[in-house]
Amino acid sequence: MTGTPAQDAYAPSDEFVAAANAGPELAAAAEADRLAFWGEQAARLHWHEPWTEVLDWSAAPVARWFVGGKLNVAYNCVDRHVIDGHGDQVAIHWEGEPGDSLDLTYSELLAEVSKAANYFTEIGLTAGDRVAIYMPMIPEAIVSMLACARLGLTHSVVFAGFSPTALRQRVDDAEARLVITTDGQWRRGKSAPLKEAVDEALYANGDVPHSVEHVLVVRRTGVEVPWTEDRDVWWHETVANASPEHEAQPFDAEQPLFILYTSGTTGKPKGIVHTSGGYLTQTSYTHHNVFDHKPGKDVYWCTADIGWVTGHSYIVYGPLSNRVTQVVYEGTPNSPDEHRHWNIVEKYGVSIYYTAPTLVRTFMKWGRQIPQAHDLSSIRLLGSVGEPINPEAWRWYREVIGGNTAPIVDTWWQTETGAIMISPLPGVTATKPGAAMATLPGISAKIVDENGNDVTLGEKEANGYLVLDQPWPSMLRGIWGDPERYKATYWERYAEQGWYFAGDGARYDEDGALWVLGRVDDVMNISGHRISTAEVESALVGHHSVAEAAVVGANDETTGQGIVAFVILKGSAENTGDALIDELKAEVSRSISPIAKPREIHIVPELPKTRSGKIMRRLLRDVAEGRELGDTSTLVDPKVFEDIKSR
Ligand code: 6R9
Repeated sequence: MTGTPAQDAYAPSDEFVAAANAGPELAAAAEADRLAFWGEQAARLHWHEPWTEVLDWSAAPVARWFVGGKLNVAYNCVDRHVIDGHGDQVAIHWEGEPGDSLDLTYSELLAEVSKAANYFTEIGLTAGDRVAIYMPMIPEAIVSMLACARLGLTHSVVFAGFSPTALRQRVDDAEARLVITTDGQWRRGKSAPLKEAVDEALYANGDVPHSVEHVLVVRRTGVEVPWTEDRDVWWHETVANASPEHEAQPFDAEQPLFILYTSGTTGKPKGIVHTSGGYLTQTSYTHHNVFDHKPGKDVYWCTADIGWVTGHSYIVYGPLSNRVTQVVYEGTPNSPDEHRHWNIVEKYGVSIYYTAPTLVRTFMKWGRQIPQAHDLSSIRLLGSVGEPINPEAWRWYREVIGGNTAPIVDTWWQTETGAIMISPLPGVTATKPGAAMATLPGISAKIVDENGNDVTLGEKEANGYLVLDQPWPSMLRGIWGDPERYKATYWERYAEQGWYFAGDGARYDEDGALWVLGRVDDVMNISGHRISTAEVESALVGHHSVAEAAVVGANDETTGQGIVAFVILKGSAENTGDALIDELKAEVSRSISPIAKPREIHIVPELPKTRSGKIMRRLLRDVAEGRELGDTSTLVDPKVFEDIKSR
């Protein structure tokens, strides 16, 4: 993506600026004294005991933030709001997929979390033990996470769409003593078994023993389940009957809060470890300032699943620490039909809406008449996360969903960073479609070449690697059980300088705006020219016939790599044959450069995506290079991929 001229930037309205949580003073304070700034941000939380030192970096790259401080994460997310007199405020407007719904106030949430904490204690779990959570988006999933946090237990949420094999791998790696699940989960009106998958996972590998002592099952769909006496227990027969009184104990700021597995370049997933004080400080700070959240006024909705980091940081910990009132939705966006999200926005008056570019492009594919059939005037701020958002989708999002007024915050971060790192501040930044813009106050990043030299601002060829050159409070503390891999993956590349290597390419445009270009393994090298897959995808999606595009660099004898594109057409596309393919090639050639002209374009019905909505380019590359397929276990629908391959 090349930088767009300054006049293409969207400044926030005067009205927005006047009421915004964050103004320019935030950056000034952070620049004056970065560590003192983070100390001030940590004061957003309730500490049972104050810290003595903001940062101890002496054992780098393993940080300790707020050294000596003690807090309870769940107390910060629930109890203190009740104590402050907000017990009757709705914390969660929960919408079930089949149309059932439930409002949970902070008082009710406190009672539920306390019951679960009492039951977990009764079965002998103690601080430091691991708990696997394998559940759909129901209130009990959030209650379970908070109950773990309350007791100093470390949760490992495994996406409920993952296979039994993936679950077993994660249970074994973390040696979980308890697995929490449901009988089944709703998927497009049908009950898909889930408890059965847990059994399959635990009985897999023949007699190989596992660490699990109990499986706690929430009844959700009513489907019959296999049962193992003495190991399996129903939530409604245990947790539901436990005492709703529980006093939260303080834990060290560095008490591990969760492990979340993310796929790396090798087969074995990495268990990313996050701790308590720094993590909660930065999720709270970013949720407050990036989303401009006003407790008691806003209705917030993050459409992620708790199975990935966005659900942890921007459904559970950040928002609840800020006394949010939020929507939590169990199902898919087209269940029962494509109006579902907009019905929910209307029903609850959602004012802040945070989603992923892939969903925005899906909405575009379904057509603007769908959102336009609804009153979306409550929306005042939009967010994007997960991949670079192409300018066309950005503009559509702002215009059709944001009523041409809502600022868009394009938030760059990772499972590893724990919280948002690069994003506009909605009352400060004039945003450019497709740019993440700038590091947040308190965060420091650089764009450098292979040798660690700064790339030149604004130059067209000045793509570089994104590195984080200062530790940040919510940074990962390591990879579970594998300190060497932690160092090798993130810290070896720029060991001399001591920088964290993010694995993303980025550039500054001529105005100094920061553009994230996607994973560096997605940056192609065509005859020595660096071209980002995102840049070509954006050009393709800019064509009126194209709904979605995925681009990979495939080995090419003469040019090093050749560009291979996979595109999904809009229903309205009249032309579908070779003529269209030629037209698309010409379009890319025109909008970027002839160097970027795809070698091949394949028209396909679907693209292979992970559960978190990321296109699996690795698999497309396998197809483009005629290889055997790699691991497809994290795909939402592996069959889709067979369809593409057969072409
Ligand atoms: C939060 C999350 C991290 C990777 C990251 C980058 C991509 C996320 C982005 C973005 C461009 C954004 N990414 N947000 N790229 N602009 N706003 O997605 O975590 O699942 O660990 O993925 O996602 O490539 O390195 P995670």
